[in-house]
Order: sequence, then structure tokens, then C-alpha cells
Amino acid sequence: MNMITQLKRSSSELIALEDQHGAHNYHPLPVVLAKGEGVYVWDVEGKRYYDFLSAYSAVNQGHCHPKIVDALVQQAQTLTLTSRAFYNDALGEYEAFVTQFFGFDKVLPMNTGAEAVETALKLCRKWAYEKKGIHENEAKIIVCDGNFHGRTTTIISFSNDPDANKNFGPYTPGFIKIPYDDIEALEKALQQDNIAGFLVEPIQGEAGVYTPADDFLAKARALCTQYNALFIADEVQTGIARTGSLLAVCGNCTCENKCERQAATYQRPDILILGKALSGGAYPVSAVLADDEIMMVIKPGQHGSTFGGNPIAAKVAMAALSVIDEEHLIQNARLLGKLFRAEMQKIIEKNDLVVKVRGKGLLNAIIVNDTPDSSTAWDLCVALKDNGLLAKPTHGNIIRFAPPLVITEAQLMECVSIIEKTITSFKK
Ligand code: IF1
Repeated sequence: MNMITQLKRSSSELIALEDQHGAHNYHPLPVVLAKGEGVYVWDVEGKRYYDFLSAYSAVNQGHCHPKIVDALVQQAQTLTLTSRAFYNDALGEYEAFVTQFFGFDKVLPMNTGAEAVETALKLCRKWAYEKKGIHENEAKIIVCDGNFHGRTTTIISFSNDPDANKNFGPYTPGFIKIPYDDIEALEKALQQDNIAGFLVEPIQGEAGVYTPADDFLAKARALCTQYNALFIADEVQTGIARTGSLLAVCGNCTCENKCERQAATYQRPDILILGKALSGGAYPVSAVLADDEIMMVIKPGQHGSTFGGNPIAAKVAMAALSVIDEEHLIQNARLLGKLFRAEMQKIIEKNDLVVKVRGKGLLNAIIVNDTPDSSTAWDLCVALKDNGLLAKPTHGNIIRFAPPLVITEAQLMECVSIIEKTITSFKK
């Protein structure tokens, strides 16, 4: 073992190592985590915290879920990677499982969320040329202001966040931006020539947990059908039970009646994009699901990746999805999300530091009563950390609260009291 791994270093020493040897592409909260279990994480010094970020909704099933870790370890000791040059004995089983779980004909397995978004964009364009008859290189995809779909050059080409795209040009063409949650603007854009699809987050996470009007997704789905454009749902952050339904596009269905994704409230996308909690945070796993009429436009050799569909990812994803059902995480997220927002509202009524709470299921955010360029939200997160709860601001004055969906009511109420104590005693 070399010197780097030999010593047990303190948090500050480990932060210094990252500062000296790592790219400065993040500004983490000053806490160094060493262990995770369920809703808890521990820092290097052994202090325990509630995790209210869940690795941006990748750890919906809780840190180091035993069933998921076991699937990872078992497969890692058997066969880790074959590439797709050959078949393996895990992928077909996973493909059958995940397509049945979400109700689509086919899945294209990838690794990161951004890769899955890129895959969906390529699929949409190819469908437009080969099925809709749009002239090659003329396809346009509608996206929303305030979007976050990943950090590849094409994806940041249609971001309007300067932090995401400044000085990364030249940008990929072929995208039309409309305001989020604006049905009139969507219809106007759909009436343009060469429209291939509409890519949307059912709730805009990074933008600050913006939940659209109740009928936005239903109207968007209907308009895409009417104008023969693909409705592409990016559920990387909102999917896998996070919002109190299996998918945010399920609307108010909670899978209790096993709708098999046929509920009236379900706005079935033409292309579904999944990531993050598809693996419960144990391994990079993402996926694009669609029916044959769309998915079969991609032929052998036209798309893929080295790790896409690897045996570990297949086993881990099946375990991660099974946990969602076995532990009723959809219903728990629905129930405790309502409780959390009600408790936050009580705090808002007693304190002028926080002005609003919004969200769905256990994807929520509070709006801090200060300007986006103030450090108040950050300082509040540092104070929350000192009181044993980890959260991080999204843009400026918005703090996202997204605990693992395995949280119990008692744990949630303890977190509410930590948040209340921190807000009440906070001095700007
Ligand atoms: C970072 C944000 C969240 C996503 C949606 C695709 C992706 C993401 C809706 C890409 C990824 C992550 C990226 C991570 C922080 C986090 C994030 F703050 F960046 F915007 F969650 F809101 N679609 N979101 O939210 O998936 O390639 O990362 O696997 O880049 O700092 P990925």
C-alpha cells in the first residue's frame, strides 16, 4: 500500500489532497464522508448525518442497501464485463425484467444519465429521418428553459445556464428552447417544420424543484401525439419512486392498484430516460426505453458503449428495482413527502428566513428569503451540517431536500426538528 492509502487522514487533510490533486469542478460542502447506511452517512471523524441529498436522488433505496450490495458483490466475483461483442447471461434477464417493470418493448442499456439523454436524442433524430420523413440533418428537438439533462457538449448546447455552457462552444445545433410549463409555447414550437421531439424533465430538479401545472404533462403528451413528435421524459432524477409515483409522468398513481402503467393519469412517454436510482447508487446504470417502432431504428453497430449492459449493472439494477416494490418506497415517498411539506409550511409561517416549500413526493425544496447571489442558502446548509443534516443549495437561494425514500416517519420528524432548530437559530 502506498503512502496515500496507508495513513488514516483527517477531513481537512483529505480536503487538502483533493484541492491539490483534483480538478476544481465542484465546490463541496466542507464534510468528508466515509460510510453510508440507509438514511445515514458518517464523516471521517465518525460524526453521523442524515443525508438529505441522496446523491441527487441516486440513493433512493438508502446507502449500501444490503440486497443491492449483495447483487453487486456476487456478480463482481463472477463476471464483471464482457463488452457487447459477446452475449452474457445477465443482460437478457435484465432486459426482460426492466421492460416489463416499466411497460415498454425494448431497453437500450447505458451507464450515466447524460449518456442515456444523448442516446434518446440520437434515437429521436434517427426516428425523425427514417420514420417521420424529416430531411436528414434538419431535425429539431424542443427543450425547456432551465433544463438540466447532463454535461456533454450537445446537452450543454441547449442549456441556458452560463455555468454549464460558457466557453464550451461551438454548440450543437438543432434545439428549440421554450419556457418551462408553457403549453402555448410548446404548441407554437410543435407547429414549426422538422420537429422530431420534446425533451422534458417532469419536474425541473436542478432549476430548483419546479413542479409544473397539474395538467402540463398531460397536455404536452397530447400535443406531441397530435403533431407526431416524440414525447421524451427525462426521469433520471424524478424517476424510480422519488416523486411518490414510479415515474413522475405517472401523475397521481401510486402503483397500489398495479395499473401496469395504464392508469389514466399516466402520461406514457415515447422515450423514457432513467439513471441514478436505477442502481440505488451502487453502480453507474442508465437506460433508455421505447417501443419497437422507435427503438428498432438503431441497427447493429450504430450505437453503444463499452460498459453499457454489463453483467454487474444488470444484476444491480434488478435488485435496485425490486427493492422499490418490496419496501413500498413509492407509497412511503408519497406519504412522507406530504408530511414534510406540511411541516415545512409550519416553519415558514413562523420564520421569515424561508418563504416557500415546493415539490412532489420526497423531492422538495425550500426558497430562502434572500437574493440568489447571497450566501444565505449556503450558510444555512453549513449550519444544517453542524446540526447533523446534509443538504446543498441548487441555484442560489434554493435548498433541495431529498432524503433516501427508506426514511421512516420518526426519522423524518427528527430531520424536521433539525431544520426548524437551524432556521430558528440562524443569524444572517
Ligand atoms: C452534476 C445537477 C441534479 C439530471 C437529469 C440527466 C442527468 C442529471 C434530470 C445526467 C444529473 C446530477 C449531475 C450532477 C449533479 C446532479 C444534478 F445538479 F447537476 F443538476 F441532480 F440536479 N438528467 N444530475 O438531474 O446524469 O450524467 O450525471 O448521471 O453534474 O453535478 P449523469
